[in-house]
Amino acid sequence: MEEVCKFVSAEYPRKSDSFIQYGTAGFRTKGEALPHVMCRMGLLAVLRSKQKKASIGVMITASHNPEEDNGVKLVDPMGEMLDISWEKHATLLANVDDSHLAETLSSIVQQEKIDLNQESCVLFAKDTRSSSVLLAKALQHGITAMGSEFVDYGLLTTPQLHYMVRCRNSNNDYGQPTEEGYYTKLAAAFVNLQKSVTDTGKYSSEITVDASNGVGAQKVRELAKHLGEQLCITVLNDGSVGKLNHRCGADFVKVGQCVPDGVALSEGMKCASFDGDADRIVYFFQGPDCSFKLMDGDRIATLVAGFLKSLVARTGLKLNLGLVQTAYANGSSTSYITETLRVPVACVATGVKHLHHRAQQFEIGVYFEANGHGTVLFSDIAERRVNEALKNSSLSPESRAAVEQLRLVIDLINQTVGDALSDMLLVETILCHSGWGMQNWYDCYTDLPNRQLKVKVKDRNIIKTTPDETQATTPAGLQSAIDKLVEKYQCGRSFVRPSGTEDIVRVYAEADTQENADDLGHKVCLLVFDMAGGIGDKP
Ligand code: NG1
Ligand code: ZN
Repeated sequence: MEEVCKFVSAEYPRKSDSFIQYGTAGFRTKGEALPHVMCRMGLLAVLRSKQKKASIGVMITASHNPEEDNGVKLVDPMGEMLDISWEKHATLLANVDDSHLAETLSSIVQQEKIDLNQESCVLFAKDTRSSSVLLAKALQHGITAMGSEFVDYGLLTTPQLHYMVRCRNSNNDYGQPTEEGYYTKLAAAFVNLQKSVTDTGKYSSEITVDASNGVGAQKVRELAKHLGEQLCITVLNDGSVGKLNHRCGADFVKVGQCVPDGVALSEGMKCASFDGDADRIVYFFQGPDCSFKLMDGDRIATLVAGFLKSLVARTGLKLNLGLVQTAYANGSSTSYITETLRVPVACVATGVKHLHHRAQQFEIGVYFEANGHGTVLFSDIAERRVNEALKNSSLSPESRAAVEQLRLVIDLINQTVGDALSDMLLVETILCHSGWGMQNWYDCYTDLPNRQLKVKVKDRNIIKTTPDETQATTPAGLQSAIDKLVEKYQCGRSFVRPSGTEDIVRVYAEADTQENADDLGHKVCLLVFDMAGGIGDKP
């Protein structure tokens, strides 16, 4: 261990003593501050692999953040996020002095009872950021310093890397752990599902994708090659001219509620925006009054939950279905899901890991963040019942057809994590099966006007919240002041929370009109600024 650490510290010394935390989405900061962190995560990934006796993934990306940022996340054996109990090891290891590295590693080995002689393998990939190339080298050096095997997948979307990890650890039951295997699995399920539709009604098989100038551009083009005539994809913001995530992509479109640069929106166009690492997707189109209509993660969640509920009913199988949201979910979507679709809803803290864990408690768990990150989880029981039903020769033809469809839907979904490519195919499948154009989908419910804002404060951790993040418990008096404001607005709702990925406090506001939502949001920003140590210009 001493030798390993000597090499690591010499090649990738920790140059500054600023503290970095393994947060909602791993480590994220300026790319130039990450080489030593990346190398150390190589060491940690090897330890995790030895402990789990399985391949572990590492993804180098900062998702929707600007090009100069970068980040790293570890992926556990079934393709899920690193277990929360290991986040403290990651944070500790990233922040110790070079001189304490060996001792810290040894203590993790001891605490986690790791057999250093166990074989290990780390699978890694990167997004298109310019700093990703050097960071991948640093990571690889960390992995090889520990004498571990690795597979460098080069450029992948985040969900593709998660998929590879799951395949490698599932004896290929989940699919082939190659890019080709990924496209083939998704495309086969999609094409088979589309084939059974005879009347496509208002559905259009043409879609324009804003790829946020990120890795999703080349990957969605690869996917398109496998889809034949079934889906015609035009890719814009493919990185050939524009800057990554700059005035485009899912986050820009969702937060700004506007058309991204590079897309000339016109009547009849169906558009989708990915984020920089293609794990989020939102749709948009132009309404009859030339207005911009956003179809965010809440809309996708309701579409998927409604479709699955009726499909499961047609199979005749008894499987409970639930949906998981966060406090950012539009109030109208929650009412629609509970009252019209009659699907139970759970609300958890922001961050995919929270949604994922909660969704695992349902037999079929749909989860989506309003920003477009989400997927569907099928429990072992659900998959077993579907597979058994496929072998049951006494099923009625209608039930059989439904069971076959459900099996294909399971194959279409990347269950490891939200996946823009897989989610896009799922939405297209549902729209096609329903014979729906964008307006039909939009007509399901009317969003409450809302606004998301940010406030800079000295220390964002001054703000603590209840577990579901709907109420601030500190600083004293902030929540009651927010409540007093909210009371003045029809359908008013607002909450604040410290961001896990940026050094800011997020403010969310909802009300009966856009003007009121903006006004409420602005007033809550002022409260945060005054009561939680705002810095810089007053909002
Ligand atoms: P923070 O910065 O903690 O709000 C953001 C998103 C999360 C999640 C993470 C990871 C919002 C309001 N927050 O987290 O949902 O996607 O980034 O990328 O969209
Ligand atoms: Zn992302």
